Parts: sequence; structure tokens; C-alpha cells
Amino acid sequence: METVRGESCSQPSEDDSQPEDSLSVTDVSVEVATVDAMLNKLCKKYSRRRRRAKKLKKKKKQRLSLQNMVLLITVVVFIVVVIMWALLWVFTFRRESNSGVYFAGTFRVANVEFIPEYRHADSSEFVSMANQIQHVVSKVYRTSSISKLYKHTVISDLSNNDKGGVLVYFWMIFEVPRLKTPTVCEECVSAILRDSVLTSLKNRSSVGFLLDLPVDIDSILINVALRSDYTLTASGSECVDKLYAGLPGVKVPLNVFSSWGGLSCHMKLTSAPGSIIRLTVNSLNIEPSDCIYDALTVYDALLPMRAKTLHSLCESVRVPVSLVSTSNVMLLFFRLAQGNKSFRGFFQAVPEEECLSVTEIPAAAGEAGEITSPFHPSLLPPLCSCTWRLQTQSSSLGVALKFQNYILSPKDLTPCKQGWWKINEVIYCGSYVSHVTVFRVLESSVEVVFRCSSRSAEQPFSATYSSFNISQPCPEGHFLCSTGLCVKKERRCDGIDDCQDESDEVFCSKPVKNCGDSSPLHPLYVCNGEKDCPNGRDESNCTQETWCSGIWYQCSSGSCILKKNAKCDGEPDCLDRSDESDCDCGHPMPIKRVIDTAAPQERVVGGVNAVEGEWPWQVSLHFSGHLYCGASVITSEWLISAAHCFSKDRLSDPRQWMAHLGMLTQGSAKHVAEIRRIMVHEYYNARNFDYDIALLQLRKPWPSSLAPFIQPVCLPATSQTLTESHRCWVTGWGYRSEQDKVLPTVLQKAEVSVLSQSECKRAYGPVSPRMLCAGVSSGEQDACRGDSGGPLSCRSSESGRWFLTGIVSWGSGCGRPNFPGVYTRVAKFIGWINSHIYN
Ligand code: 4AZ
Repeated sequence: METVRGESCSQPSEDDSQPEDSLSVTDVSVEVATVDAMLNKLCKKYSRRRRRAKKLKKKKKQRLSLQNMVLLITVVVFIVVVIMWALLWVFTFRRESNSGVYFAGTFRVANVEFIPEYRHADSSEFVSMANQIQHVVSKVYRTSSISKLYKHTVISDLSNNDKGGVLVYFWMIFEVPRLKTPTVCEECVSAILRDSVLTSLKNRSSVGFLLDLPVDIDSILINVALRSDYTLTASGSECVDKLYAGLPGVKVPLNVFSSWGGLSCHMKLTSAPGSIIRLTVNSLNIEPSDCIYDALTVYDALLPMRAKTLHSLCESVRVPVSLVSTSNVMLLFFRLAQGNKSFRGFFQAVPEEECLSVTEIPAAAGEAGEITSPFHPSLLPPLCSCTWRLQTQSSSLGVALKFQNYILSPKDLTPCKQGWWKINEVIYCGSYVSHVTVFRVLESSVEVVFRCSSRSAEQPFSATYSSFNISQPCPEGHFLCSTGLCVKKERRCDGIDDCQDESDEVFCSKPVKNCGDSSPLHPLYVCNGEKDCPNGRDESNCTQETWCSGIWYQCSSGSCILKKNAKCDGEPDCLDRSDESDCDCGHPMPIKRVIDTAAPQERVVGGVNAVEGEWPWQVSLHFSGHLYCGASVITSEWLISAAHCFSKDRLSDPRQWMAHLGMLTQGSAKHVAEIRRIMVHEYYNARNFDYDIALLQLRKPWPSSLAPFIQPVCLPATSQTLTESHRCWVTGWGYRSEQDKVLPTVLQKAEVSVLSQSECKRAYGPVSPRMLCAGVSSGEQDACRGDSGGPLSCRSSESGRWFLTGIVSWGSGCGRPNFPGVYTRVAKFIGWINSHIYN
């Protein structure tokens, strides 16, 4: 048995295995032979099975080790990836998920003597002072509530002014996690500095302590800045020039040229304390782009601080302009994109001006002298103060101040933006206008105090002064206008705005029609396109040349003809035929039949749905993707709209606007255009909506293939006179009532009548000659919010063309009885429009 077990069931090697039939049966008995054979058979079977199992095990073992290998490699790769990802996150993403927030700031360190070496950032004196200040500022912020976000402070410049001590300009950098809400607002950052000083203020002095540094709390100013500004001005940058004007009056030339490469440079100008800097720009050659690509920005500081922006030049300058700083520093920042750009000019140190005078006005008639804004003809700085005392020879004589393009009106609750005035204790606000005004003081002794009140540089002004008879301000036979001007009595109600504010043309009874041959016909009836006289005298010889004024049509040659509505009426009236040139406008081709009367189903303050192609000049202006205003197409590249649509900071950025052209239903514009620049009228007055007009230049002209759907409206002539044959419509996607919450999707149109200026004034009191009223007495047809900037289009059945008579501007609510809509009177702006679009 043992043998059987030991022999037959031993583990044979693979090669000594024998086939089953090779067993011998001769040396064993039958029984034994039978048992042996069986045992042998069993053993062999077992051994075969074991061998097979062994083979299988071996194979399995091999397979297992391969799997292990794969597993091992996977684990190793996984670990490597995890480590790499962690490293990447630590060094790249984590850093990127923090964003730098940059601030430019300034404060005055008192009780420290300024030494000339401080002007040079590489001097040891500068380095030592800068380190000291840097250390203090860092300590303050490192112990503040935003210490974790604070990175560092870089002292950029040290200067001096007439207040003594050292003026420090610095950059401050914070690192804020991108995903967290930013906790470093401008106010918070300056509050930390201010609060540190505040706690140590004593005896009403403005100087306290920033740790051990004596700092003037009133001088602390911190503004958010751009990272690019920091990298450009940071020390070591090649494009920072520092120039010093030592001697007063000496002109230091400034010339910058940028050929194809593009350029962004800072120029830091300084002069001696007690002087200010006058910069004169002789020429600037840049691409107009609303200061987005090319710009020259002038700061009243040594760092580009928003609150210290003096002036930005966004267009080429051909006539020299000059501007002054409020102290002895100025920073010029040139951003000139690729192309051939240049700047030529100079700066000089100018002594601070004492704006104070006492004058006696002689009794003789006529202008006795002139008062001018400080540093005239330079632009007005944001800070100034003048006092003029004027005395006439007798108590019966008052003082008249005649301004060329400026008007004084009593101050209301809003702050004065273009000059603050106190005249014999009464406060007025000044504003710029395009005409002459006379301010009359009915006293013989007058004290005039003027303070600059705009945030940046403004236009200069001048006024001539004279005395006048208080009991009779105007000469015999003259009429006193609300603008203070005196005009001849016969000019009253003659149809011509001699007073500049129409005060000679309001509340006039309808002039009599002298249709006989003997007496002259009132200008209102002459060649206005309507037959006023049965004999047709008023409409004869209308192409006859006449003297030029706003009421007659002016041909391109410069001569004027009597016909008022000569422009694009289908008949050549001027000798040079210029009245019929440029008339590819105001001729819509509606796709469907136009329904003329208001259908009851759809209404916009009494309007109806327009049809496709009916108002091809109508534009929908979208700000940040939402309908904000309307506009009109006037050329292939220019749109016209209202200034108030763009008057706030963010609204003035052309990149935020899209113009939807050739559109009936919102969202179905035939063409959506980007805006290149927005030109708001320079005299736009946000207090009373005067000069509410703006031009928008498209980035690219709209495709002419869209002509049936997009077409310009005709601009009226300055002499446009509306007659019975005119019909006017206001169009837009604005609200359908004051209470409406949803804007219509289909363009709405409502017919309105243009009111006389007297009726307009009856409703609203003072309205300027640049405004016109239109509506219906019930108020049912009107423009509303969202229609602003859109057209008031008028068409005479004679010419058949549509003219842009008005631009939706303002009004008391929407659709109120006796409160018509107020529109910008486009005819008053033809010169302004042409000067911008054809220059
Ligand atoms: C506006 O807010 C507006 N009813 C426009 C026109 C009118 C009133 C308000 C005239 O844009």
C-alpha cells in the first residue's frame, strides 16, 4: 500500500509521465493484478488530475502576477497624477484663483522737510524715506481687518506742495480670492488709513499720526486702479518720463511719436511749490475711439487716480488747447494703439493766480471791461475761487454781465456742475449754452463770487461788464428778453428768435396777413409751402435770394432763398441745386399695406403696431443686452439719439451698446451693429434736458443690401417750418403707459401734432428753443420710457419725404392730458451734426 502510495502517487516530473497502456500485467496474480491495476489506474488518474491542476495553477499564477503588475502600475500612475495635480494647484491654479486688486493713493506727511533728492527714486534719501513710509503703511494694513488680503505697498513718488511736508504717492496691492466676494473696496481701504489717523487728531488740526508718521487726514485719497497702470508706472518701466519745470514761464517741450508699434506711456510733470502746471496741447493726432484705443488723459496728481482726472482727449486736436493743474504736479498718460500717432505740446510752471479785483465802472454806455475764468483761455481747473467787486457811478445804475456762451440761473436743490456763483448773496449755477446771455444786477455795488464746481476741467468763460439804467435797462424802442438781451421792439413776434430763448416769440397773437401788394408780409407766411393769401403772393418768387437767418433756406453756396422747406422736396430751388442733393433718405417702402388709423387692438400710449419696412430708420439701442433707448439712422455710419441715454458713467461706454437696425419685432433685427463712439452734445444739461442730443458712430456701416429694411431719415433744414400738410409720428418699443411693466415686442407708432412754443411753455413753463412739444390734448398719444432717443418723424404731403423733426427727450409722465411729450428740436442742431459727421 505504501508502495502504491509512495511509488505510484509520487509526483512525477512532467517528462517522465507514461501513457496508461504501457503498464505490465505479467508479474502479478490476477487478483493482485486487478487491485494493482485499479490502484495504478486510480493513481495515474489522480496524478494526471494533479498535473492538470498544477498546470492550471501555474497558468493562474502567471495570470495573477500580470494582473498585479497592471494594478501596481495603475496605483503608481495614480499617485504620480495626484502629486502632480496637487503641485499644479498649489503653484498655478491657487495663485490664479487669487486676483490682484490695485489701488493708487496719496497723502501728505507733515512736519518733514522736502529735499530735492526725494524727486529721484534711486537716491538713497528717497529709498530711506520710502522704506520708512512703506513700513508704516504695511504695519497699519497688516493689523487691519483685511490683513490676510494685503500684499504690499510701493512708494512711487515723493513731491512737495505749498502746504509743506512731503506728498507721498503710492501703490497698494491686495490679493483677493477670486471666488470670494471682494472685501477690498475703495472706501474700506481708505477708511483704514483715515481711521488710523483720526484717532490721534488733536486741537482741530487735520494732522494726526499714522503710527509715528504725521499725516494730514484731509490729504488722504485712495482710488482703485488698473493692474496695467501699476505695471506701467512701477519703477523700472521704460515708459515713464519725469520732467521738472524749474523756472516759471519757461516752456518745456513735450513730443510723443508712436509709429506702428503702439505705446502706453506716462509723463510725470512737476514744478516748484507755489506754482501750478499749464499744459498746452498744440496737436494730437489719434484715432477717435471714445478713449478706448487712443487717449491722452491728464491727471491732477502723479499717479493715474480716477478722482484726479483733469481731462481726457479722445479725438485729434488741431486747434491748441491748454489746461492747468490745481497744484505743482501733473501726469500725462498716453495710450496710443498701433498706427502713426503723435502729440506735440509743452508745459510750463505758472504762478498761482489771485483771482480778485475791484473795479469802478464808468457811467459811459458800452462795455467797460472783462472778467474771465481763472487762467483763461485755459480750461477751468476743478478747484478755483474768484471774487470780483464792481461798482457803478450812481445808485440808479446797475451792473450787466454779458457772457458769450454761458448762462446763470438760480440754484435749485441739485449741485452746480458748471460753476457756482454768489452774486450779492444770491446763489446761482452756471451752465454752457450756444448763445449770448446778459445777467443784470439791479444794484450799483455788486460782489460776484465764483467757484469752480466741476469734477474735471471745464470750458473757460468770459464776460464783459457794463452799467445800465436800472429803471430802463434797454435803450428806447427796445424790448428786454429773458436772456437779458435788448432787441428792437419791432423784432417781437416776427418769427425770428432774436432773444435766443424765444422770449420775443411767445404769446404772440397770430400775425395779420397783409396780402395786399403795399405792405410787407409777415415772414411766418412767406414761402412756407402753404397758400396763405388768396392772390398767392406769399408763395410766389420763393427761389428769390434773401438775407440769411435761421428762417430761410441756405443753399450750399451760402446764399439763402425764401423757400423754407426747399430741402429734398423734389424741385431744385437753389441755383446750385444743392437742395436736392443727398436726398436718398426718408422714403420707406413698407412691405404690407400701412393702416393709417389707430386700430383698437394694440396700443402704445395710443399707438398701433407698425408694419415691416415702415420706419426703416428706427433703431433699438440695447445696453448690456436690454432695450434702453431708441435712435434713428441718419447715414450708413451714424445714428442720432438723445444725450440723456448716455449721460451716466457706465452708459457712456460704447462697448456696452448694440444697435438693432431694420427691426419690427424685438429679436428679429436685420442687422445688429456695434458702436464705435458716442458723442454727447457738449452743452447737454442734465438739470433741464437742454441740448439732449447725441451722435453714435457705428463700428462698421450697415450693409447696403439691407436698404429696403434700413434707410436713413432725412435731416431737416435749419429753416424747416411745419405746416398743415405735415403729419408727425412718434415710434418706439417703449412702455404703453406710465404703469406698464412689459415692453411691447412689435414697434409701435402714434400720430402726434407739433404744438407751438407758446403752448409748450404753457404746459411746462421754461422750455428752451432746442425743445419742441408734440402730442394730443387728451394725452392719449405719446412717447414713454424706452422711446427716448427715438424719432419724431414728420412728412409733408408735398415732398412725400420723412424728416427727423424731433428726438424723444422728456415729459411729465406718459399720456397725461395737457402734458405733451417734449422732443429735441433737430433743426437747431444741423450745424452741430454736420460738423461731427463730415469733419
Ligand atoms: C422717458 O422717461 C420719457 N411722455 C420719454 C418720453 C416721455 C416721458 C418720459 C414723454 O424716457
